[in-house]
Amino acid sequence: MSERVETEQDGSFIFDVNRFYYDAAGQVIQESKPGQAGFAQYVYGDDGQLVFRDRDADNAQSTSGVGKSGSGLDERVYALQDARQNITAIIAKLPQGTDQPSAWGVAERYAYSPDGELAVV
Ligand SMILES: [Ca+2]
Repeated sequence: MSERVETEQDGSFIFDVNRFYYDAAGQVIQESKPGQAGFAQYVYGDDGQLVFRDRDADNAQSTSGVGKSGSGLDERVYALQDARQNITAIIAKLPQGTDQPSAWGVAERYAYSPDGELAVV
């Protein structure tokens, strides 16, 4: 399965294709971008809930610190869920987007209304 993103530049179309790879349960386990074999990888627990995601945040194969050595993956974030299996928080090394993140903390927190509407808080 894949998702196609099209952008137009100078009157001609450039096709950037992100590919998503699924396990037997239909969950995304890997995402790739043009020129990157493994842009992101997703790991689930026995209950099928997302545990963490590793990603090549700087788009550089030469930098890696998580996952398989030489994978280019350099960022890991963990997902926390509530009893209804909704993701309620993303835990990451902070500050994100810097060369030297130093401490784990809540990067984003989510809340759900009674009818299931998501809000970033
Ligand atoms: Ca990298």
